[in-house]
Amino acid sequence: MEKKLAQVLTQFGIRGTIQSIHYIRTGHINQTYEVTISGKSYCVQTINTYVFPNVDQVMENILSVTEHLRNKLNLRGDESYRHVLRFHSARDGKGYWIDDAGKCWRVYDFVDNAMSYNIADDLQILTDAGQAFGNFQKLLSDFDGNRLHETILNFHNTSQRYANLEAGIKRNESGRLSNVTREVEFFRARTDTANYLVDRLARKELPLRVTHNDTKFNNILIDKDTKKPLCVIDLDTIMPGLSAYDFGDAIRFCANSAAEDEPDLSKVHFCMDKFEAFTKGFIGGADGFFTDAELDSMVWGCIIMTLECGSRFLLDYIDGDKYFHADYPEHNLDRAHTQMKLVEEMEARFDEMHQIVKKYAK
Ligand code: GN1
Ligand code: MG
Repeated sequence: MEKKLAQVLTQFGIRGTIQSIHYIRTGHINQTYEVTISGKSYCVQTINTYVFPNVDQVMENILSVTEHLRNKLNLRGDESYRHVLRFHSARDGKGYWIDDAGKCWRVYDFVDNAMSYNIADDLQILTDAGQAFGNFQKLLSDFDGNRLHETILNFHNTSQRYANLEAGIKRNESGRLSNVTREVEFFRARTDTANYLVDRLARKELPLRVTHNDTKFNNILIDKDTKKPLCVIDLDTIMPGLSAYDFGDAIRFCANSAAEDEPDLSKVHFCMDKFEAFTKGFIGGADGFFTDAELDSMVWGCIIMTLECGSRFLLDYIDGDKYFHADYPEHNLDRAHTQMKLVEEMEARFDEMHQIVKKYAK
């Protein structure tokens, strides 16, 4: 691997002696290595072209958004170093390089002395992370969404996700369908909920924003010493979207008492205290720019993003694990189960969740 990574770095004009290589295991889609070369660390990452067939468009989105963020931070006198990802160009000026085997690579500066969490236990860190994601939307509120490519069509179109699930059920490619009758029924019973945000968007009741669309807690880097958020990462899915997508996707991940793939469901709970901590930060970080209709849609976003993600895990199980990296045969099914459990618990606390959003919206 060392030889390969050195070859990739050379393509991005970075040479020297490799001192260390760490494989970063958090994402389900891309593979990431932290490589230290001649005293400086970089993230060297493959881009999964099955998931992102149009890499030019992905990189164009990322470069224009990071430039916008950097300018805004500089304008208000904040430093952008460690707060906005900095990507390197390959020799041909592109933001990626394709090797002989057809693998697509990119390189960006590693953010020093930072870490990310898969499970959030500290409520203050959750509030701070919420603030960082809310502020991310605010910083992008004057970015023209028409400049962005839709890198994955219908990414958070939950109605379309449901249609994909039905198509996968018909194909039953893995032959696993008979194992998941109860799960399929669970999702079908919630079809009206799945359509709710898509319908409101179609009726223009909710504004399109520039959203991150993958606001997992581990997509925020936190300073190891101060424990304060530094930088929002994983910018591949930045596209026009609803603010409730970012809020909901964050909540489905960070208000879980356990990991997204915890096989023991007795450990999986929706945590109201974590929900409240993140909500406080997110709404505060957006600093009054959400409309009343958006605020009203936030709790729907939580249930719908959890439902959607669960349906995608279930579909991938039925498809035979083509999309999400799976470490063992039931991995995607375990992931689907955690999302189902969270949906049920959120449904039971819907009104209470609404009250909490209202409290911080004042
Ligand atoms: C994928 O690769 P990662 O972990 O950042 C997925 C998200 C899902 C998430 C579930 C491009 O994100 O949409 O919510 O897994 N990203 C893509 O953990 O499909
Ligand atoms: Mg991602």
